[in-house]
Amino acid sequence: MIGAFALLPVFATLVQPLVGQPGLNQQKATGDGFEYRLHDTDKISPAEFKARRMKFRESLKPGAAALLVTNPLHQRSNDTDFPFRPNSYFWYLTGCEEQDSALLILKDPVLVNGDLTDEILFVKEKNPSGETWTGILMGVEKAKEILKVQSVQPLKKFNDVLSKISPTAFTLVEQPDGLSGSVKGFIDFVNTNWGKLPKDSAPISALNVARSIKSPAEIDLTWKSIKATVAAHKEALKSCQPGMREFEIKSLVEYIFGKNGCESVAYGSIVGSGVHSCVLHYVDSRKLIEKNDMLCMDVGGEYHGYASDVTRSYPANGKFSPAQREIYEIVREAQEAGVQACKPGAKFNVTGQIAQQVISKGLMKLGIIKSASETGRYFMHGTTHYVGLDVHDTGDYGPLRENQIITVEPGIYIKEGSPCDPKYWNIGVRIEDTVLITANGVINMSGSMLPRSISEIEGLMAQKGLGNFVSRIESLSEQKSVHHFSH
Ligand SMILES: [Mn+2]
Repeated sequence: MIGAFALLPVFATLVQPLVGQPGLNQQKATGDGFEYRLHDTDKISPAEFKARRMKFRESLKPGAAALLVTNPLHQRSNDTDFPFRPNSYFWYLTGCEEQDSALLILKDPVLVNGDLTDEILFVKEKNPSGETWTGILMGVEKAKEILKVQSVQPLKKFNDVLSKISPTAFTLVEQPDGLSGSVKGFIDFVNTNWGKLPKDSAPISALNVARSIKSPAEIDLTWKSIKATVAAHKEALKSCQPGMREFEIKSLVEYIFGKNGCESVAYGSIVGSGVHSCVLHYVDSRKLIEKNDMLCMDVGGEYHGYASDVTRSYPANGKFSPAQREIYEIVREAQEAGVQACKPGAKFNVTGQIAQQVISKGLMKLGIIKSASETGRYFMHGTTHYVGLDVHDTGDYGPLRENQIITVEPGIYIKEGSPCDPKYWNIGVRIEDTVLITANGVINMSGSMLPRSISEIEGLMAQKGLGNFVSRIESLSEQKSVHHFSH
């Protein structure tokens, strides 16, 4: 971070007139009423975070230490920043959602300010005048009360505390790029002081596996995320019609996420029409949706940190053309076969192998390919990843285990100019659900609520949705779309 606090005097001067309250920045912030408050009652409990830390500590070698840092704030432009989102490893062990924080976990307890402790959380101190601009902080006392980490210390004590510890080995869990501000200071300090110690990555591997096995509370939050995502998909299916822009569908979806309590999208929403249905991670969303377009919509909300990842593909005009239908049915069959193959003990890539077979056979039957070896031209991605605090969550990619949450997402993408009948060009179809591995098999979390069959999708699209009741401002409606591709 360039330093929100360093910039504050300038920022205050620049922004003050816009705020429209003369003298606001001259007011003395007393901190009265600036007590940190929780507004949600369904977050993971401090006891669960504590149990996670205890389990993580077991993976440390005798005398070892592990430092986990969260993300810094990333500058967007001038004095605006990207929305802050905690580092998932750090969040998983602390529940702490404040930037510039760090967690030190020790195998063996040490004395800190007279208290014996094996876990120390470093957080920002209360600073009412700063908080007036950037939000109310927990501060040391409240952080201890809310998060129940044994020892909570102010950031400024970091070097002091760490100077007194001499671990035998060292694990650093950090965000790989873009480090700045306090977080960079922490890492520089430990690299300078502990850099010659043996580095141990085994605790990170253990943490990766732990994160992949979801607790009941984590499954609960994932259900909330999925319900919001399913609601968004349904609203988009009902609202979509030719003449809209991709961004209308995208913003509608993101509104429904927020309406249902999601703090964020779990990843950049993908709403690709026509040629863009064949772009796997399409994000521009400016194109006009045209009547013969296929849409591939891969969107998921994030609720209290937990992602969902769901894709539906549908015709812009609400009725599948024969060619769209042919491609869709192959993907549909591949996806359902993949979901059914999920159970504890199955290979991680079982869904991929099955999808590959179904799609090869289907494309050959339509004459789009001549041999299975050509399948990769139209189906070029994996079908499964873990889902959790990250949409592509951590895990060991070993056999599937009970309480893992994964996706099943085969697809077929036929770009314009492909060596096949042009009636298939610009058809991109992906069907993706987020599923839970259970003791006996699988629960298709999103698929249990969001239709996949052609008749059900056409049925939903025949209805009106929220997006049909909010009109765009005139000037925008008149914009002409640039037709890069037509047929
Ligand atoms: Mn996915």
